[in-house]
Amino acid sequence: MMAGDVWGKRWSNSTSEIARRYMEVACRKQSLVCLAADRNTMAGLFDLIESVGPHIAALKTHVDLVDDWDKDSWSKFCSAAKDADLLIFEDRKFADIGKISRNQMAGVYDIRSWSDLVTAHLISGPDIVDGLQAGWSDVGRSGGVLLLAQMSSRGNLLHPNYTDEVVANGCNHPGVFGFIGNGSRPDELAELRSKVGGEKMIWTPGVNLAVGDGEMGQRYGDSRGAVLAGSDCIIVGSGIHRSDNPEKSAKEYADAFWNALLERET
Ligand code: S5P
Repeated sequence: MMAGDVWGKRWSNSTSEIARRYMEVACRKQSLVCLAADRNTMAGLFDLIESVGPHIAALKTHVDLVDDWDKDSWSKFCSAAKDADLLIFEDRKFADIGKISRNQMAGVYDIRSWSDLVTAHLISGPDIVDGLQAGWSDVGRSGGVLLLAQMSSRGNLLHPNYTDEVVANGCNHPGVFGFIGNGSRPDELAELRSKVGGEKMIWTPGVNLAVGDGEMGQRYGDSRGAVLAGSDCIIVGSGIHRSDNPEKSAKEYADAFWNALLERET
């Protein structure tokens, strides 16, 4: 299936090389699933990628929650992700001023050297995006920033006016790949999509085939609803990595979202 046929406007309006890469991977895998690989051992992470790799399009990491992290194992893990045709997305939620964010792309974890995407809050102002882009440039790489426009957790402080400012800023910045929206509330998501327009990506956590409340204030909504409301990628964590059969679950999520995308007027 050709990416242009499936993605419609999102494909034809996109000027981002990395967004096009994602749309192509999603077509090859017939999957809009980004796995939130929130396991805290390297062995657990390797198992996960081996069993679910074929059914997911991107891999979201929290590099700083792994108990036995070391540079060498991590680099093998990233190679395994690349072999599995996955974009690597470090969900670092950067929030500092531009120059510090640039330096935080280096350090022990050296996120700039292996991530294709990172998340950031725009609370400190738009220079954070330039800082993160400078981080990738420092090692001759490029990547995309996903700005948090909404969150899935209850009581979060990303109120509608804040969301609007994030969108207005981010839509005009070529370094911004897209936005994180709240997958648990399709009506809020549809509104976000109308503000974002047809070009930038919206990726959404807070989706689980079992809808309802998750742990510690996480909220879950229905997957088909999120894709029809304009989400381009569904971030699923525990629905897959805590399942008794992660491979089977990943395939179920992949099929559900893919069919919803084919149904969507893009
Ligand atoms: O608003 C948000 C933004 C993010 S990136 N809410 C979230 O839950 N996330 C991330 O998505 C969170 O850090 C976690 O890695 C994942 C959701 O995991 P799940 O187990 O609840 O599916």
